[in-house]
Amino acid sequence: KFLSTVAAVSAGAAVLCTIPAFAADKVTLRMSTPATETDSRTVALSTVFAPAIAEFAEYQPHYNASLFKQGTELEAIARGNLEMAITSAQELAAIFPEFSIFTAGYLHKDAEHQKKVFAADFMQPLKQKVEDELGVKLLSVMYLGRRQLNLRTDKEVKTPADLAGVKLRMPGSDAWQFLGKALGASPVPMAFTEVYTGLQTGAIDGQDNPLPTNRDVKFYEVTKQIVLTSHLVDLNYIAFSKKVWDSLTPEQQAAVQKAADDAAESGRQKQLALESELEQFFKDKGLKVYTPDVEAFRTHVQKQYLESDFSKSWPEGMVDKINAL
Ligand code: KDO
Repeated sequence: KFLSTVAAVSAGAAVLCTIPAFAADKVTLRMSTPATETDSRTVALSTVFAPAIAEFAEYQPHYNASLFKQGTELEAIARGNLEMAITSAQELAAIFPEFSIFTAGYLHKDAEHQKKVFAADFMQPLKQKVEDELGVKLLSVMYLGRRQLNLRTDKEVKTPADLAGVKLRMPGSDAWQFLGKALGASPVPMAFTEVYTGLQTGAIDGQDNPLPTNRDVKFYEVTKQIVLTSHLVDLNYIAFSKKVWDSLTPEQQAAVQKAADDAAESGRQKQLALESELEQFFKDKGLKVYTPDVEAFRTHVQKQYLESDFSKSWPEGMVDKINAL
């Protein structure tokens, strides 16, 4: 009798302790990004991704590179110091050179093409490598948009030759710097969070980003023109800690995957809508917005990539497979 009472009491105590502990035991998903909290991608994560997994996970976003510096997020996930990030092919290329194929100017055609490339069979071994060697799962592809030149200078830009000597800020990795050079400019590495001040003080002559980003962080306040080169249909991957993934049940994993795909789709639609309506916004702000000789840029950029060391790391036949999609 005594023994069974003790057993019942301790079982009860265990239940009392485990229920609250279990409820509080949600997995914490810290996400670090240089983006703002009004960016279409981060809005999609907090309004679509987070609520869909709220039962078992607490999503904790950190914006404006306040938790980790731009470009250090993948390493942070690999070391177990971060659970999620919105990473880029350029950042992955610094670790896995073959990812530089997705950083090449004028390769991806549009948002749909990005989706097809990400879902293609030939992408699987690359995703697997990142998972096995870095402990990072690339859950879904997010659309950032078509990158355009945005300059504080007046001089009209029609061809790559017109960018000679222009100090063009590009994010701080080799793949980004190369794109700046391939466009004909003099690339300057700088973190995203420093670009506004860089433009304001004249430390740089310009930067490149999609129209929604230029509006989101008010680059129009410190620049005079936008040249619609559309030189890179830019993407980001939702990067997720493999260690955390492995700690989830199969049902939870499926929910995380679906939440990521749904968030990516929501962000993509929002970003596409913004891109199509923002030209007028910048004109109203007094900026010149015009299309240069895009063919001249395309030819110049593609030639430089094909002749570069980057292209030597690209898997055999992959450019053709991407073009065929
Ligand atoms: C940028 O630094 O210009 C860039 O657009 C690069 C992207 O890969 C992405 O990281 C983005 O910044 C940030 O998320 C801020 O929007």
